Amino acid sequence: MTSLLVIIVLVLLAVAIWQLTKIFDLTQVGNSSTNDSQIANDNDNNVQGYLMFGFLAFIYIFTIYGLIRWGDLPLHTPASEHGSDVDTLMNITWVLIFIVQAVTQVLLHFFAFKYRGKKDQKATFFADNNKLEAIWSSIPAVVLAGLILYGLYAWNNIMFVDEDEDVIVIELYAQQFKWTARYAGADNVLGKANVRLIDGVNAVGMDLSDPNAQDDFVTSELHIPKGKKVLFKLRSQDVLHSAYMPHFRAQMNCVPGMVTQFAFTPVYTTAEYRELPFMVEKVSRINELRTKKSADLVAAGNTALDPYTFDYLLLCNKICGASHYNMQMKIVVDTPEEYKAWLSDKVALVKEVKASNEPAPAADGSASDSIAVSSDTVASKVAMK
Ligand SMILES: [Cu+2]
Repeated sequence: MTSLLVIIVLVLLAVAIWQLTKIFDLTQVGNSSTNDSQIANDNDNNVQGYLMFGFLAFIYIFTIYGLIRWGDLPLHTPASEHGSDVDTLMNITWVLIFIVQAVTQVLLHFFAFKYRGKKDQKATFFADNNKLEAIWSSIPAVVLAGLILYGLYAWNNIMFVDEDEDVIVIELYAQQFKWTARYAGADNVLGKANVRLIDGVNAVGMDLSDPNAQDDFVTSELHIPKGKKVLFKLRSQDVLHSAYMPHFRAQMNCVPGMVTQFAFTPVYTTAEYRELPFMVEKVSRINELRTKKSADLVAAGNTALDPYTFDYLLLCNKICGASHYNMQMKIVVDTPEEYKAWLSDKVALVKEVKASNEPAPAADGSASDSIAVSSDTVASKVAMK
């Protein structure tokens, strides 16, 4: 409501200023000392010409200011094997954009100034110049073709997964608004799944009768071992989501009705990444801000903020609904030993479903009706598949 009032006030203020300018213009009519001609004179053209330079200066000053002020915000050291390839491609693109922008903006504004309107001066007219056209078409074409070819080469390298290679297969299941990870278990083959089979504990719609599904298990925290290639199979239950793991330079859409994939090899464990000098500095800066904020909070009678510790994250990078901003899952990169230990106590989803369908021991020893019905539904759905 307050913002609506502010908008109304601003609109009324703009209307008032507009009306005042009109009144001012009307008071000037017939005044011989002012030039009320609608045609630009040399003075007007000079002012416009210098304003062009002013705007050019603004572009450069703001660009340099932005680089100094926010230059440390982009992602730092990549945490995956292919990450440096993505960064190199990105940096080359930035440098090219920067050079092109610096040169073309200077030319654009300089010529706008040089050929500003002058009394009694007429512009030269010529219909076309083939040489010029050839130059300004072929240079961008060659540069862009080079960039695209290099990009395709890098992309194909990143996306290529050797089927015979020893990779860990993990499914990332997206839904509004959370992620679930399904591990393929000892056989490293994911059991079939279908959205129609979603039922209670079986929230990822796994086909419980599939032999490959018997050892699959699901978690709400993603653990992967350092130095081993992980192949992510991505599915979505409802709308388009996008699995985004910024520190690993990995992103792929999750599309309802199909399975997409992305693979990478993590090169730093979470503990190692936390110890990298840039990260130590970043975390201490965040915690400085948090300490300041906490002091204000405590003074106002609220609880202080917890200190921040770095964790890798899986985020959703498609605006998929109201709580999209909070659709995330923690990723932990373990040493191979830690990963093995973490795997050891995981319970297969099939067992979890069975346990949830087991009749709760009632006081008289008989199973309750509602649980029996739900158990039938699972059985019939599995049979249907
Ligand atoms: Cu999403």
